[in-house]
Amino acid sequence: MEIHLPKHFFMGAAMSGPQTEGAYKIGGKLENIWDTWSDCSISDFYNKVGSYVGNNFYERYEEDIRLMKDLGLDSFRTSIQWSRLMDPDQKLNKEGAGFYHKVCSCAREQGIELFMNLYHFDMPSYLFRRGGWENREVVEAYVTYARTAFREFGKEICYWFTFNEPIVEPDQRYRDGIWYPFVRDAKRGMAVQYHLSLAHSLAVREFKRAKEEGYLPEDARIGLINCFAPPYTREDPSPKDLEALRMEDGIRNRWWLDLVAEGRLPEDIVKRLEADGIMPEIRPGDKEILAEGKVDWLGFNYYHPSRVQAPEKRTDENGDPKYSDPYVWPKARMNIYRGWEIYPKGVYDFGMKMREEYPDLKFFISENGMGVEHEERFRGENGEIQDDYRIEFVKEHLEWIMKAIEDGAQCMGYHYWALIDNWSWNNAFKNRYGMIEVDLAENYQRRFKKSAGWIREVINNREK
Ligand code: BGP
Repeated sequence: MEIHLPKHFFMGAAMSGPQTEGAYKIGGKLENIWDTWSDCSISDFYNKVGSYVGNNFYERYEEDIRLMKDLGLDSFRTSIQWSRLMDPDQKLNKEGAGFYHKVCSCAREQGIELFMNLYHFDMPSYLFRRGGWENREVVEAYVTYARTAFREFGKEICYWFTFNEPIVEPDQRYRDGIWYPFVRDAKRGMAVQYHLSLAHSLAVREFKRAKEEGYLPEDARIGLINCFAPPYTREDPSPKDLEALRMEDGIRNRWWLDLVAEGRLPEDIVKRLEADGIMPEIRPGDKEILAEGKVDWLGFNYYHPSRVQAPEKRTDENGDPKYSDPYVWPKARMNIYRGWEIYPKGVYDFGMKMREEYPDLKFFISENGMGVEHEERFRGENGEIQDDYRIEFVKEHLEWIMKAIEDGAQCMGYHYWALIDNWSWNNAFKNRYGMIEVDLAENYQRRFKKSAGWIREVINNREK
């Protein structure tokens, strides 16, 4: 089936500062939490490739933005690295700012709209040592950083995002102990989640102020990006399965959706967390802060659904409450390299949920992509990687997005993750996501894969 993108549907690329820039000690960049983890335990990273490298975007941003233009993309999301923009006294680092100014003017020259995110899991280490997101002082430091960024780049960047996937920070670092500092503690996880919600809301307040004070144009927009994986349970659920689904959805999705659409946290979830003794204190004035958290639009990163069932035990090995167990759907189709289920209909279901429950909030697909290991296996005679699996993946997702739009979802566009192979956290360069290959043996040289030509066609066929 041919894909016909609607006329005003935007198509772009998503990436992030810490996964692409490299130059980790250049231009006054401070150490961030990934550098600290790499320094203290490099064997945790695939092939011992730590955070230092990125994909050399710092040197190659002009080439990369030209490649985007060449494919017909109209927009590009990346992130400012907090550790590059700010110095240890929380003042602007002019050299760091200079790099992002160059990126902005290059994007402008190429006619690519820049979407700028402020935080992509990259806490400066000196703030992490002060307690990171567990400490409310760090929330203040983030607000100072956001204010500085809005003022510095307000004339150059129109589309802003406070956070990428704020749920990942508490989940991966503080609840599941997968990422440094490897904590498994529900109460600390909720403190992080709550402080991120305050940080988001205070940054939105700063954004509005910067607009009033003329630093940002009237049509500037602020948003939040999260991985609102639509949760599912068994096909014949018990009441306990449905309760597990409600809690999973409540903590991971509704928490952020209510915040950005209504300026509050879901009351039923807060009550339950309070009853279980893991909800942080809501101080006087906090509700007013959260009320500022409403955004202009939303980014939805979609890779896989989440499937849950009633937990076998009500508490985990630490005695912390357990609200669900994973459910393995027997019909699941897997991306075996990443261990993620491929379920393109999830974008449609999310679109319908938004239509029903948050009809005034527009959204776009801010990340979607497929990471595959050992892609050199698929290199054809002409030297190009024949990534038909990626074409099929994107095509299926775009088809469901088109159907969601037909059925009334306000989905405005699509950003592919990551257009150019990049550093995937502790998986480093194991799974490649790009439609453009990065050759690590040839000084980060870029080469189109088959999917790049395909996406160019899709964009060319957009309704005129
Ligand atoms: C999202 C993140 C990205 C990116 C992507 C793919 O959750 O926002 O930063 O990394 O997932 O995941 P991974 O790189 O872990 O394979």
